[in-house]
Amino acid sequence: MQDHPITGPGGLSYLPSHFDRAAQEELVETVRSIVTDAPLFQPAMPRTGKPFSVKMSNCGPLGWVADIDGYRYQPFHPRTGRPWPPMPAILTDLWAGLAPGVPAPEACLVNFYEAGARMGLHQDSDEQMFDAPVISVSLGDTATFRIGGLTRKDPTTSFRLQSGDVVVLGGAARLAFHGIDRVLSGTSTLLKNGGRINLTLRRVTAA
Ligand code: MD3
Ligand code: FE
Repeated sequence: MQDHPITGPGGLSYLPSHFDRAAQEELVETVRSIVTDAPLFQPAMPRTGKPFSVKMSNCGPLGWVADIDGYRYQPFHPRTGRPWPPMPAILTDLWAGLAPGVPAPEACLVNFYEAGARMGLHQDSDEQMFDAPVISVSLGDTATFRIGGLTRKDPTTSFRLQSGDVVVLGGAARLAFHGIDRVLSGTSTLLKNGGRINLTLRRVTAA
């Protein structure tokens, strides 16, 4: 565990405390309105149907879903059948500031971690376009994040993601294996009932 990501694949940019407390509160309100329209759902592993410990929703024209049939992006909520709510300006502004000139994000995945939830080591490869970065925003309790290389066997580096932190995953880091080992309960007062929210902004299709 180290304070700052020194090693790891090129193209990772870590922006600690990018959002101040007031902006974090605004983001939480935004997430509340998203999940009021598009309720959190419980994704499941393809083939086995084993449920994820993380609950999810999305905003933007496309949303990432996982169920017994596979992983995919689709324009509607898997339970309500409604389109995902629009991407709020605070997130499209973040993208425009950190990824200038890159086509607009199409999907914002909302991951909600209750105490004990985790996300195993994986690659994000369901997009059709890997030249755009992924931008991640952390809210609420601190998480232990792990990132490795382009194969599952490569050595990994761990660091903590705190509320307000932003990570930009571009270049070689875009296809690096990564995951969330644990969420440290009681480390933030942002969410009244604790837990962690992660927002990931992605371009899915070629422009
Ligand atoms: C490194 N989310 O949704 S965010 C995911 O905290 C995901 O919920 C984690 O991994 C979370 O797919 C990690 C940081 C992150 C996001 C995307 C990446 C790191 C990444 C894509 C490529 C490499
Ligand atoms: Fe991921």
